[in-house]
Parts: sequence; C-alpha cells; structure tokens
Amino acid sequence: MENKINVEELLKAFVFEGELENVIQLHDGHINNTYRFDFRTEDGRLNRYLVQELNTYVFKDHEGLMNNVMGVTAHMQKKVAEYGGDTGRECLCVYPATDGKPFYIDGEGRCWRCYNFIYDTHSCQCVDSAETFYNAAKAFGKFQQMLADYPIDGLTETIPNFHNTVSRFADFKKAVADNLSGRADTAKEEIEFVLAREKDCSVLLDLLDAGKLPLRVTHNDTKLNNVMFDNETNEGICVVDLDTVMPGLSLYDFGDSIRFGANTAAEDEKDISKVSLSLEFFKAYTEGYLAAAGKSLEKEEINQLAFSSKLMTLECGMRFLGDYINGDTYFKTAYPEHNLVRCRTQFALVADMEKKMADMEKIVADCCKELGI
Ligand code: GN1
Ligand code: MG
Repeated sequence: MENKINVEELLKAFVFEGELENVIQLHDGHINNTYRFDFRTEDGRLNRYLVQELNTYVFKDHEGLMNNVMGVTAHMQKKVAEYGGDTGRECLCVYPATDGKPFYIDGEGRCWRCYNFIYDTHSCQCVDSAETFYNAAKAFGKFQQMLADYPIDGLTETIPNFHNTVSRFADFKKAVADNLSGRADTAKEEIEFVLAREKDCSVLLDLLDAGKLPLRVTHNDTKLNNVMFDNETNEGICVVDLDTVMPGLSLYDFGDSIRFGANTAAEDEKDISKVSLSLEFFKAYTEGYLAAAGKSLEKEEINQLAFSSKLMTLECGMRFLGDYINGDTYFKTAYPEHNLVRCRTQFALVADMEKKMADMEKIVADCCKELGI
C-alpha cells in the first residue's frame, strides 16, 4: 500500500541537491514509512536520500529519539573515520531540516527525518546462504563494538521496557483479559503456548539484577533487513534502523537476529511445517558474532546465547499475538489474520528451538573453543 505524502512540502523541509526525479517507497519495516528520493544534479550526477516518516504512535518521544540517533551516528562517524573507512557508506548520517532541527514536523503533525542513502548495497528479507548470515553477524558484532564506549546515560529509552520480557508478558496477559478485538477465542492454543512459558520471561532480567549480565548500548532490532550488504562483496557494511538503540543486553541483539535469520521460513509463512531452526545458520551467525565481539563478552552472556534466541522469539510471538488481540494497532498488517499468522511462526520456532537447545549450546561451546574464548 502506498502512503500519500506531500513531496512539495518535504522538498522545502530539507536541503536536497539537484532536481527531483523519483520518489519510491521502500517496504522493509513494520513500523515506519520509508522513501528513497532521487535527484539529478546539473552535472548529471544521481543524488539519493533516504526520507523516513517516524511512527509517532510507536515512538512517543521523537525529540529524545532523534537525540539518541544524532549522538550515536556522530559517534560512529568518528569511529569509521578513525579506522579509515568510508563515512558515507559505513554508518548513517542525519541530514538536518532547513531549520537546523534533526527532524521536521509537517502540516499534519507527521514527523520526518532524512538520512544518507547507502549506495551500492542491498538488504535481504531472508537468509540465502550461511555466508550472508555470517556477514550480518559480523556487522552487528562490529556495531556493538563501535558503541561499546558510548555513554549509556546519554541515551533515552525510546520505548520503555522494550525487551523487558516480564513486562511484555504482563502486557500480553492484559491484552487477553481486555480482549478489545473480541478475537481471543480464535487464538486459544496460541495463548496457552505463551502462558505455559511464563518462567522463561524473567531468566535474563534475573541475571541482570544479580549483576551477572552487563548493560550495554544495544541495537534492539537486529533483523537481517536492518543490515545493508555491499553489492559486490556481500559484506554487511552498515547497520540501519537506529530508533531502538538504547541500553540493553547484548543477548537481545543476538537472540533477535537468530529469531529472524535462522528461521527456515519467513516471519509470516502460513505453512507452519516450513518453520524450523536451521542449525547451519545458527552456527554461521554464532561464528560471525563471536569473531567480531566474542572477546569483549562476559561468561554469562556467552552461556545464554542459545537461550536468548528462544526468549526473543517467544517475546516477539507474544507481541504479535497481543497486537492481534488488541485489534492490530501496533504492527503494520496486510490482512486481518496477519499478526496471528506471524505469532504462529514464532511459536513453531520456539518449539523447534526447545527440541534443539542442546545442539545449539554445543555449537556455542565449539565456537568458543575454536576462537579461544
Ligand atoms: C519491528 O520496524 P521493524 O520491522 O524493523 C519491531 C521489532 C520487531 C519486528 C518484528 C520498534 O521491527 O521490535 O522485532 O518488527 N520494531 C519496533 O519483525 O517495535
Ligand atoms: Mg527495520
């Protein structure tokens, strides 16, 4: 579905170079609306920009959020420059609005921001080879390393309790009790699946409270399609979608990557028999991630890698199901049962991970041995 946008107004809101040739909507995420603006300069160059409408229903504090994004992108720009990388391609950069603010509020109250377009790259909607997933892992591992010395206290929580699975579980139970859409009856089995796993929800938070897991600056939405891959080398060169960069656990990022990328089926596959955890892809990601970030991880972070994959999958499934029962107010959906279909793939994946937990743990242990961690 294309959204109506006021291009004329946006042309005045930001500084673009050249004559506008094209506006194309990109359909990658479930939350924001993203467009590519193409301009032609007088000397014939093609100039592209990424213009994005922030979903302010989901992100209530756009100023705090853009403050995070400005800080984090400036920090990464500096790091990339230090190692002699290409600052135009290896990190995002915010182009401020003409009034100097990092965002623009249009006449209808919609919030917009403008980023550099990362040339000669593509995103992937599913893992096509172990190598691609290995490269994604290295990119997220490197991202974590680049932000390791970023001051955590300077970050606003853009969505409070985003990966607090205990509070997610409470929200879920409330959604079932309120049953705003009247749909709870159509998802009895799925609701039971979640309720039976309550005790999993507190495992990581208990370890955090006990001081066994460190709080870090994390991405918190490490879907495969949030990495841009170089068209020639297939290296993951830039991590995008920085709206949820906040203090968190490294395990949230690892687990969410596995949830999306090591699934043998799409997140919204209707045929549940196609869903399973690919141990090959799990191994590839674990190798890439530990190679990039392993030496800076603490023992308990490594111990929980396999479990975090299951937990993040359960959490996401619970959010999809909660949204279905709430009447689809959060995630974009293409048809009425979309969130129900999505939660079913997540729960099928959780069930398969439960069967394969010992294999996953062994893969982590073997990788650590190989890398001398
Ligand atoms: C959303 O925007 P997108 O599609 O990258 C969501 C994630 C979910 C994901 C599920 C802010 O990510 O938390 O894991 O959908 N982002 C937000 O596909 O809620
Ligand atoms: Mg995204």
